[in-house]
Amino acid sequence: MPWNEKFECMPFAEMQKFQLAKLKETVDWLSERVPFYRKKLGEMGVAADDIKSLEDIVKLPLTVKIDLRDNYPFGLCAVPMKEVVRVHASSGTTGKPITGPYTVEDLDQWTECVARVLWAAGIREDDIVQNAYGIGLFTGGLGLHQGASRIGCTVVPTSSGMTERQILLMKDFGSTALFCTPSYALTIAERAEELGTPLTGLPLRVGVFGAEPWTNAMRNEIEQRMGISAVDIYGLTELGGPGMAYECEAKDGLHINEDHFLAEIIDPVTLEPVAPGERGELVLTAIQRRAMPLLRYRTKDITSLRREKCSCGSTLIKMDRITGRSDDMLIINGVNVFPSQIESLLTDIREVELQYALVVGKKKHLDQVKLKVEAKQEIYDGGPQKIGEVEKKIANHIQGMLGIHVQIELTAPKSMTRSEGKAVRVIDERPK
Ligand code: DLL
Repeated sequence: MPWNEKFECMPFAEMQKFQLAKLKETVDWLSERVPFYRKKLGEMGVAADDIKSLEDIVKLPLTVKIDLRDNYPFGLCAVPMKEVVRVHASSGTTGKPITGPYTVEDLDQWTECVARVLWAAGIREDDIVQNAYGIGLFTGGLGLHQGASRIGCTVVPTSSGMTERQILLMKDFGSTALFCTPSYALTIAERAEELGTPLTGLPLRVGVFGAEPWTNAMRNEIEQRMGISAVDIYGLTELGGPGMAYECEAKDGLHINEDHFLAEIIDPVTLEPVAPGERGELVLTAIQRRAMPLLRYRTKDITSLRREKCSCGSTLIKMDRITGRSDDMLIINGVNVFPSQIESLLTDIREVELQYALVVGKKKHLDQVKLKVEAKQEIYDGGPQKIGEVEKKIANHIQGMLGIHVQIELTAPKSMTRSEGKAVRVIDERPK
C-alpha cells in the first residue's frame, strides 16, 4: 500500500508520543551535528532532555529564512556531503536560493509523503498522470513524479510550459490526472477553449494543484472548465517540498503528515502560540529528516489547525487552506487584505476573467492599491462606457465586502501574462 494506515489513522495520544520521541531525537541530531543549532540551543540553555511534552517546543529556537541565507548553501546540513544524494532549490524572491539537500532516507520519506497525497486524491496505478510542475531544481516536478511512481501510475513528465503540447498530449495519451499550479491549470483550460477544444469531454478526472495560494472560488472555476475534481497540495523547499499537507476527496482541510512534521500556529507579531483553532503563521519542525531538518521554521504562511477525524478515516491534524503569506498581506487604509480575498470576490463578477494582479504604489505616504483585472471579450467590445460600469461594479463589491476602496483597471482580453508556474499576484511599486 502506498499510503500508511499506521500513521494516517493513528490515535492522537499515540501520535503525540511518537512526535515527542522524534522531536527529542531531532534536537540531539542537530545539536551534535550543526554548529548553528548547537550555538542557538546553547545560548537558550535548552537540550533534548528539557523537552518533556510537546508544549515544551516553545523552548526551542525559531528558524527563519535569513538563517538559511546566512548558512548558504549547506551550512545547516547535518550530514557529510557524501551522504547527500540530491539537492533541490527555490529561487527565493531576493538574493541566494534556498537549498534543500536530501539523504537516501529523506528521499524515501518524501516519496511516501507524496504517495499518501496522491492516494488520498483517489489516484491509483491505472491512472495516466501528466506532471506539469516544473521538473528541475523546483521540488514540485520530481516530488510528484516520485510519489506517482511509487503508486505505479503511468507518469508523463511534461514539466511546465508549452501549453498547446500539454493539451495535445492530454488528449492523445488520455491523461486522467494533472499536476501543476492552479494558475497554470487555468491557463491550460483557457488555451484549450481558445483552440475550440475544451477539456471537459476528456478522460481527465482529477487535478492535484498547489505551490501557490488559491481559493475555493478558483477551484470551482477550474473544476468546471476542466470537468475534473481538484485538490490542494502544500509544501515548501525548506522542509523537503510538496507532500507536507494535502486534501483528500472530502476537501475539508489539508491533512498534515504529522509523523514527519510538527505544526504550530504562532502570532507573527508576538511570536506566541495562538489559541487553538485561531489563524496565524504556520511554524513547522521536520522530525524525521536527516540531511537538513529545521527546528520551528517560520513559513510566513497564514492558516489555522484543527484536530478532528476526517470522513476519509484519517486522524491527522488538519490545516485550513493557506490564505496567503504574511509577506503578501496588504494594509489598505488600515485594513489587512490578502490577494486571496480579492480573488474570491472577483469570481462573483461574471464580466471578468480570473487573471488579475494588485499593483501597490505610494501616494503622499499612503499605500495605494490598484487592481488590474482582465475583461471578457464581449465586455471590452462594449467600449469605455461598459468598461467604466464594470470597474465601478467591482469597486463597489470590494468596498461592500471588505470596506476598502480599490482603484480598478479593466485591461484588454489576453493582455495579462499567463502563468506557467506560480502566478505573481502582487506587484510592489513602492520605492524601496
Ligand atoms: O511550492 C512546493 C510545492 C510544489 C508545493 C508543488 C505544492 C506543489 P516553494 O517553491 O519553496 O515550494 O514554495 C513554498 O509556496 O511557503 C507557500 O507560500 C506557497 N505554497 C505552496 N503550496 C501552497 C498551497 C513549493 N497549496 C511556498 N497553498 C509556501 C498556498 C502554497 N500556498
